[in-house]
Amino acid sequence: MNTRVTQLLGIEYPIIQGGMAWVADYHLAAAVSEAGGLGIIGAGGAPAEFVREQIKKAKEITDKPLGVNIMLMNPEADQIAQVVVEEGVKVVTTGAGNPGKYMTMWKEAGIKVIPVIASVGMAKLMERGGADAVVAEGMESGGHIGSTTTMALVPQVVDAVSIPVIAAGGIADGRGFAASMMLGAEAVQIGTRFVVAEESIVHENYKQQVIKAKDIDSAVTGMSTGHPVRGIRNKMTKEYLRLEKEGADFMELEKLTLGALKKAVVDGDVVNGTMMAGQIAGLIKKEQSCKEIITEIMDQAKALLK
Ligand code: TUI
Repeated sequence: MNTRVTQLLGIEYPIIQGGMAWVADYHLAAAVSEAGGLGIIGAGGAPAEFVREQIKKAKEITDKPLGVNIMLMNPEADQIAQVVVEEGVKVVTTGAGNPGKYMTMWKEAGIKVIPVIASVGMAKLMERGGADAVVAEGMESGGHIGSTTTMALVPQVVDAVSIPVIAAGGIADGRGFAASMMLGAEAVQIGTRFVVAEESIVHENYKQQVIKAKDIDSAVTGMSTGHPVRGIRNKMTKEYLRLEKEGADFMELEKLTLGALKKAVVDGDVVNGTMMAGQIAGLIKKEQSCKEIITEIMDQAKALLK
């Protein structure tokens, strides 16, 4: 399937993997790229030198196109922005902020820049700043989210910009892929389904929570702090929402989530940890290889789009 996104990135299938903090390490990114999509190393809150090592390790496994996601609230975002240039990374996606100040440096290095945005205004700003494409991410997504749904956001962004749009949020199979194409997207970004990929280093306990999840099993914490985050409901999210309702201050809430993603991903603590996942988790029933996931989505989508 040929779109402006497959041409821009030199990939076989218009599927890019979400740059998930702690989850999207070099194993997952390399496996997605090897399977014909665009694998992305998620820098999350990691130090710049850790990200450099991840890039080097991924390149030992695959020579296919590969990207890095820079979470802009990372205190070392400036250094990571430099590392991707030094390591010859071809594609950068960004999240949780405005990457404007890095744009000139990245464009001069020949990097394809794809900001993840959650509003039409931000999409237009990114296009004016020289972005090669945008990921329009709906609030069905896991992790840090905006407030508009994928169904409403994608066509509005498509109408507002002329660069290619990649749909994200609530997409996990060929139906979601095909629907995204109908909305005018030229690729999809998928996160939650890759959390449970065989090549994903996520703890088995967390993977089983995604597999077990039903449609209504996610919760959004942090609405009151201005940083809403979607994850699978557990003791931590219940406690967080209770404190939020009582008007707890920011520091008190922060205490609950500090290090909580690592707890879930690495230690498998599904009680006190943060299990970021999208609303589509209910659709995901088993662990599969990245190759199987991508092949299945593309086969289903091709039949629907015929
Ligand atoms: O960034 C994401 N998803 C994420 S980042 C993340 S790590 C994290 N952990 C705890 C708390 C907060 C973050 C987990 N998931 N998705 C892309 C995304 N970007 N969604 C929404 C935005 C966004 C928000 C505001 C993009 C731009 C923006 O602009 C603000 C501004 O600077 O004007």
